Amino acid sequence: MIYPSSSSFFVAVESFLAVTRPRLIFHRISLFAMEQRKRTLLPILTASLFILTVGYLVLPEWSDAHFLQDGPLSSHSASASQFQAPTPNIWADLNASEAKDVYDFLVREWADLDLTTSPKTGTDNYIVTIEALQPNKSQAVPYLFEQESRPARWAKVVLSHNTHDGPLLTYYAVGPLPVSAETKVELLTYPFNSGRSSVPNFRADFLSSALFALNLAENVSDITTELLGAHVNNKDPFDPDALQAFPQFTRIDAGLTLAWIQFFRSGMGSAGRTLLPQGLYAKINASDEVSQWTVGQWWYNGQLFDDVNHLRRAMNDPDSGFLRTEPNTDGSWTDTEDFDALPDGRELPPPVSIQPLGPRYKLDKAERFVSWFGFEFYFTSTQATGVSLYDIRFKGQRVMYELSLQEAMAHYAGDDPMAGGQEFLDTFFGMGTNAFELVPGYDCPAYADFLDSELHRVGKTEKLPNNICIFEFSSDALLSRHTAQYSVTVSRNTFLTLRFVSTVGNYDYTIDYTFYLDGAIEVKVRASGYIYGAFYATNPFKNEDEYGHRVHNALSSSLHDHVINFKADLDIAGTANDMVRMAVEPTVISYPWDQPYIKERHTMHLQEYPVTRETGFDWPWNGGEFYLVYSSDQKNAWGERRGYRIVSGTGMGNTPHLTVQNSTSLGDSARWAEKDIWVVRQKDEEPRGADPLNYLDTHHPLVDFTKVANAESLIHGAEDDDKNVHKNSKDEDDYNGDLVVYFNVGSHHVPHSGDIPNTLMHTSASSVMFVPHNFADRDPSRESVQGVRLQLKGDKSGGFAGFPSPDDDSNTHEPSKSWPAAGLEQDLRSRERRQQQAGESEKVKRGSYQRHEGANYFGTPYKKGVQVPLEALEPDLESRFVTSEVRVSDLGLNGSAAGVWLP
Ligand SMILES: *[C@@H]1O[C@H](CO)[C@@H](O)[C@H](O)[C@H]1NC(C)=O
Ligand SMILES: *[C@@H]1O[C@H](CO)[C@@H](O)[C@H](O)[C@H]1NC(C)=O
Ligand SMILES: *[C@@H]1O[C@H](CO)[C@@H](O)[C@H](O)[C@H]1NC(C)=O
Ligand SMILES: *[C@@H]1O[C@H](CO)[C@@H](O)[C@H](O)[C@H]1NC(C)=O
Ligand SMILES: *[C@@H]1O[C@H](CO)[C@@H](O)[C@H](O)[C@H]1NC(C)=O
Ligand SMILES: *[C@@H]1O[C@H](CO)[C@@H](O)[C@H](O)[C@H]1NC(C)=O
Ligand SMILES: [Cu+2]
Repeated sequence: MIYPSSSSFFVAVESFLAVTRPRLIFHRISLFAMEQRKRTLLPILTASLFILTVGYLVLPEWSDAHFLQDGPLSSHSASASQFQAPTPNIWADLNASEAKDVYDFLVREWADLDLTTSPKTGTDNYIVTIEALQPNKSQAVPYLFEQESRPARWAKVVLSHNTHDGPLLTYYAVGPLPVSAETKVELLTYPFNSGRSSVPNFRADFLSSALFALNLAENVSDITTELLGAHVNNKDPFDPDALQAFPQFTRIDAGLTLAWIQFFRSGMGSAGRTLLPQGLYAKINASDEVSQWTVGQWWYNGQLFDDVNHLRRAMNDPDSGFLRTEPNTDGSWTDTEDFDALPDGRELPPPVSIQPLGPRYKLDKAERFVSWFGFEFYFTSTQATGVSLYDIRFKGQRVMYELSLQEAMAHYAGDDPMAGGQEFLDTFFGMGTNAFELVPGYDCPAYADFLDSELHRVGKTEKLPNNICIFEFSSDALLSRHTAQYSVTVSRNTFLTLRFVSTVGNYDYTIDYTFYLDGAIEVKVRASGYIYGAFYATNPFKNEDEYGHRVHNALSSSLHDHVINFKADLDIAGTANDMVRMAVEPTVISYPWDQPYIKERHTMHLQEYPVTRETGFDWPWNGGEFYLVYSSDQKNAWGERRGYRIVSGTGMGNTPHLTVQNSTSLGDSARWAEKDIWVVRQKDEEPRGADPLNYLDTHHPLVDFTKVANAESLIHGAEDDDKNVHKNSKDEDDYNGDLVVYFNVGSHHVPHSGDIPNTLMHTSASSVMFVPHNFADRDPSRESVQGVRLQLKGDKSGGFAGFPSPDDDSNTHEPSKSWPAAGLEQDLRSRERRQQQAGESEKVKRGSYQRHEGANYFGTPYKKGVQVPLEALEPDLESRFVTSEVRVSDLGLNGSAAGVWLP
């Protein structure tokens, strides 16, 4: 029971060994299980109580420790819970009462529109969404850094408006808020480079179109029964044996919209409907309102029929040469779990991570502000894009103004009418709208902090509970280590992650923003869930494996690209930045010191290429270039420009762009997908590289990325006469050097048998990292990292210059030279506050550390054993998971940007 004071191990380790250990240990650990789960196994409880009492006696400091208290494990210490953001979160979404005020205001303003809160047809007028309209950077930056007044709060509203041209979705801005006599509503125009604020909502009547598909399917029940062994059931939408039918649209131009309706088995058991395409397709002329739709050709097993009668005739004519193929039926193969298998070891739970002493970050839950070892940032979330980060600083220095998801595309290919034209732009379905409750202990560690989001739609507010988590995590691998003759030193790699998961129909995207102690920032996306498979046809016209692999009797995987776009508004030590490509190049050089024996040396060197125009580029071959964003005016102590490197990060190392060139179905709606990374000017009128409504009118998108990245000059200020760059008159403007980078993560997904039943996140992952490059004078993680230096003996090789020698009687060591350089103090909001909070006592403690032989800890190690409640190992999900029904989008359009019909 008595742990050596230098020990840093926990009983967590024991817990998964418990089954094989003596009963006593098991009881001690499971006491909390008894309490938490209110079980009444009295004899065990009695034994446990005895042990616990002993535990209290032996470990007195722990009796009031965090872990032994009631309440959420992640609760902060008293001082941390009073932690306050330095300023209000100016990017925060509207709260329910603000949204209600905006709604009531609009109902008055738009009295003539007869707005309804329960739309039931595509022709009803209603307010689809109300959210915060993010302030312009040109107003936010003076507020944050120059004590200017707070930017006015505005709302962004989408109105579903039935006009004489049919239903439109239109953006409006409402402000300033709170609603007052000055508040006005105006068309929101500036973010859209199309010159429009609205798109025709040709999918407004989604219930009618779903009914049309069902009706069509019912009309061919004879065909589906014969070919597929099933038919639709109009009476019972939950009939597990029935077929379902969904349309997929291609808008050719304003006058022509085509759809293919495909049949699916319901996948009622597993929800794996996208593994159950049925290979029967009908073409619809969906140009007009649903009542005018007409059915055209049919496609089955590589055979095209002019209409349903031709199909029927061919099926019934033994001489027609009609080719049948095996149907794709559901079964246990679509189940995601095997509850019965018990290979050796499965009877034990795996190791888990615990955080017995509470978090080391500070979180202002109300303002959504986080501070962690010098990193500080605000976050917010939107219905389209989920969580975004703002005003990211590291040790008081500005790094990014904004880091945010822009769009998540999946673009398919295939030789059937569904896979052949299929693409999804998932902000249309809502990466935030579909960010559902996370599973504590699984999606995020049990000790994570969980935050909620709210959706304001159709005059109501809906809560998405616990759908954002934040936590620290220690990697299995160190941040640094070194073994010397007389010392071994190891530093833990502990990082901070902000995570959410969007489940958009069949796929689940886990999206992480991760911060490292050295100042690195990572954006990582992992995908799981069900692939959108293609029907496996067997006919002589088929090209085997051209678009994927056979993964079940009648299922083919379907080749697709995931391209997920983020915006990083970098402000490296301020807004004036320059981007360069620093190439590592082979070269042949003659050195005087080589002469006369080696005339020329074959070697390599660095060559810098300034990026002087807005452009897109791909990750370099062989990783042979460093993409660097430098401060235009700030240098570190060594005279080097302070910078960050943008690099394809961890995961599969596969940060793709779209393979398809000039995609037929995408039109101009997602040109950002065509290169790995883009650099453009920051502009208030270009807040986003995409818009969720782009999906409705892909050939005439509201935001066309080619107009964002349109080769404008990036030359500014002092750089004008530098580097042989010639200015032309077009460039002679007042551009201040503020850069925005757009970058993509994702994968070229060629699903194989291992994607059945679900795609696996350990490999279906990619990331982009922003890594300090001469940003500081040396590695900043040294002052925050936790680890140990084992001083073996002596102070010769492996001695330590950072400590005074043992005979130095001053007994304090020089505090490390303060960084960043003097003169930037006004920017040091974190450091100032940290010093205030640390107070004098900590300074004294820190300064008086004496080197000794043996284990010298830096940062605080664990000093006592801990009692681990079961809640820390296996959260009681039956009480903690609060959602009772998840509103998954399930391939339908209700709840997407096309509209939501509330009862
Ligand atoms: C909502 O926001 C307004 C404006 O910031 C504030 O006055 C109000 O107290 C907030 N309401 C709640 C319930 O937080
Ligand atoms: C289904 O059949 C009915 C009756 O023949 C017809 O009126 C209707 O238009 C058909 N619907 C579709 C979608 O084919
Ligand atoms: C599609 O239907 C519309 C009427 O809804 C019609 O005007 C148009 O000609 C049709 N187009 C085709 C290609 O069938
Ligand atoms: C795509 O469009 C661009 C611009 O119109 C053109 O230069 C390029 O050749 C096109 N690529 C293909 C494969 O059509
Ligand atoms: C934000 O910037 C845009 C583009 O310059 C401008 O049209 C708009 O009025 C600004 N918004 C506010 C609230 O000032
Ligand atoms: C649309 O979805 C909402 C939940 O978001 C649900 O309450 C409503 O009943 C659905 N409407 C239809 C017509 O299915
Ligand atoms: Cu995929």
